[in-house]
Amino acid sequence: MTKADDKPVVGIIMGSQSDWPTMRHASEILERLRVPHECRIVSAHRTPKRLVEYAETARARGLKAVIAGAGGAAHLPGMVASMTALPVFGVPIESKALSGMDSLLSIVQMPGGVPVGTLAIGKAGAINAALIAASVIAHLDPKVAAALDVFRAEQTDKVAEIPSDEA
Ligand code: RP5
Repeated sequence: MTKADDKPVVGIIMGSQSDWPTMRHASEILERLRVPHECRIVSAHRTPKRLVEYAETARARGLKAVIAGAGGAAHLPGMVASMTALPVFGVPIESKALSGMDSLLSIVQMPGGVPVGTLAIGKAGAINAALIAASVIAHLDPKVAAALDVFRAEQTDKVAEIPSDEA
């Protein structure tokens, strides 16, 4: 995604096309930090063979972390974590029926021994999953570490000290 010939080091996967409006925020953060990544639809329920293939080959393909977004009966992050020891970050999608509480509880309550780092429901979770994945990559790539520092500094600079009537 970042540059066509860059090998992805982070995989962003999601259970459905309908998850993309949320998960695109993770991609945009990684783009900004120049972290090579890929985005794929992988459904635990509708494409289980694609899920197994993705999880089992992730490390050998050079991925260092996986961000998995899913909603409702959100089994995707946990199932990926069951098949790879890479760090897996789960993003609960805000579902229509239960506002994402179903997604959150499906993702967060993993049994001891098979971890999924679970983020907030929705856009904030997608953004923070990307920032955590970038922190993992920063250990391997000083340019990403520097980009993270710039991101934090710019974020801080944008916060006005005095509230405005215009905002
Ligand atoms: C999950 O079911 C997906 O992650 C999505 O959040 C949810 C609904 O999927 P669609 O019916 O919109 O494809 O598997």
